[in-house]
Amino acid sequence: MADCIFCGIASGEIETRIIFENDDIVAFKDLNPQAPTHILIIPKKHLTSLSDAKAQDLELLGKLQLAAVEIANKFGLKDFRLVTNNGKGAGQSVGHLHFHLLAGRRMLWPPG
Ligand code: DGP
Repeated sequence: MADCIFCGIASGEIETRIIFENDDIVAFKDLNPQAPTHILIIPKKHLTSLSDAKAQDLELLGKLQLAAVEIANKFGLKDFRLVTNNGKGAGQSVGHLHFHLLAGRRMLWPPG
């Protein structure tokens, strides 16, 4: 999608160090890390947010979570948090579905 930063990263138009990639997904470090490990996991397909997902995206949503596990294993992370901010009121600032994989510090609950 034009003017989408994460579509640009997924297509390679915007140069970013990719730390995980397969046919459907890419992952890269967050520009503004909130934990010692802060990785963004995104579908290559443009979905504005989780609310944009349909039944046809069921497999993709599963793959995103399995990618998180694969990345966590790759980095030796036993404890991690996987979260998506859905909508501006929930803190979403980039309109392309992404999961934050956070680790390396004690996580608080509830999150702020
Ligand atoms: P959210 O607020 O949930 O929409 O998270 C968006 C995150 O994306 C935020 O933590 C900062 C990060 N981010 C925004 N633009 C870029 C970028 O161009 N490169 C990278 N690596 N991260 C970005």
